[in-house]
Amino acid sequence: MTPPTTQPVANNLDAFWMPFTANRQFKKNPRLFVSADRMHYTTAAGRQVLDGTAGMWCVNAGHKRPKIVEAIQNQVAELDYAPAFQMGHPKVFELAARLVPFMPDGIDHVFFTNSGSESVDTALKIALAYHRAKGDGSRFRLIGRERGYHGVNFGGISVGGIVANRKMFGTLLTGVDHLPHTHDISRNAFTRGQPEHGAELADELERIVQLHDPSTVAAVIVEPMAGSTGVLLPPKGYLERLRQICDTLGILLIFDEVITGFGRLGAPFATEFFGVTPDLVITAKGLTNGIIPMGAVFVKKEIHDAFMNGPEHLIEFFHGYTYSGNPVAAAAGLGSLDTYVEEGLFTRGAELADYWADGIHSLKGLPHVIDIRNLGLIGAIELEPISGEPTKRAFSAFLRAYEDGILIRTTGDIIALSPPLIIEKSQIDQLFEGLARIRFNPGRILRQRRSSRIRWA
Ligand code: PXG
Repeated sequence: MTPPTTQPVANNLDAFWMPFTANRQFKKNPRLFVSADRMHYTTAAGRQVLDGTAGMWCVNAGHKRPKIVEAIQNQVAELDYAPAFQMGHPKVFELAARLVPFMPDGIDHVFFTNSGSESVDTALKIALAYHRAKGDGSRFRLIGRERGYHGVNFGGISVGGIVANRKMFGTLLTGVDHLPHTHDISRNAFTRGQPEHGAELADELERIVQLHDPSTVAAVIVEPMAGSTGVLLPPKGYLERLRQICDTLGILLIFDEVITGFGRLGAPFATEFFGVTPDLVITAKGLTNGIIPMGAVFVKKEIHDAFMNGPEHLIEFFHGYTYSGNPVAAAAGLGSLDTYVEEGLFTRGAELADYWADGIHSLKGLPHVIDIRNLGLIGAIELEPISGEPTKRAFSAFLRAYEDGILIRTTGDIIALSPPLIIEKSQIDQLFEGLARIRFNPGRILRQRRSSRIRWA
């Protein structure tokens, strides 16, 4: 065994097992960022890369924003940590009080976590415990949706609908069923904004819960717009119909806004954008501009109040994390909120939405593009998979775009785009002109790549 060292090991990529990454392929030809500022990353080779994905849907205010940097620096020098249970510190209360006004009326309490995955499992536990607290413990079932992504913890993968994320991990939660997803290119291809067709898919909820007996169902969880599985938009009327069915049958509706929260759609949250009020709202990512891990679950007053029974000296909800409401995360949240509000970023997506839509839909007609979708400052370009080699076309485009100085995300053969909300129109042009040049032909892309000498880029 090599002796342990305290020196940084230059260029040793071996020890770190990277998340959701093709580790062996990456380590042969690594892509490393070393700094970032506003709309750009800088690679280890000193190249500038335009951030077309706000990191991973999280750096909504752009990189290295002074208010946030300062808030974190000051906080860590003043109060680095305070116990999260039976103790508090002022900033987390301030953050909670300043966040809830962005929620619809009636949603007025917030429980802090450290990630989207933890927020999901927290919300599912609140939903189950709420029914029990009301004396309705027979409501134990949870309904998710095919192609839903709710993080990677056991609750989240159980209600989630991505096969690869589930199949290695045994039985998962029991008492779970799934709605069909809403993605239908045959009827909705190249729609600008919300698709016309598919609201009736919400009626599947009625069918599923009747099968199980509605009085056994605790909650339905959906992303108002599914991000990770390729930007799947809710058809017009779909979310309204889910709300209606949940109301009729006494089922809680949970919106997972980990991606749609904090201005992504051109409104502070998707609940306002779509005009549909769920009972719980799950957030993370943009809450701290992606910088310090933090998540938050917002709940209606009656849900919170159902727990506030019994002797006052007893803990009401047996749940929480060492880092729930961590002071540095809370400071990052406050700095982010200041930046979003002062710069009008919660609604900037609405101002740019038409320009963004024109840009992305200008790629219609390029070879292998089978659908284009957009909403707020989100877009997706769906490519025709190469026969027998799914994901290759999009991933090749990702590599080529990166070499050309543009960061995109891909899932399957779908390119997803979600830039920081500070993007300028000229940068929107640069993004789509750059993508148009790629032409999505992996043969061409890979030939060019082999001739490229960029390494450690
Ligand atoms: N819910 C939703 C809707 C998400 O999109 C999570 C929960 C989990 O959050 P954490 O913080 O535990 O990762 C997510 C995360 C992508 C991509 O490129 C999306 C996510 C994460 C990483 C990549 O689509 N979403």
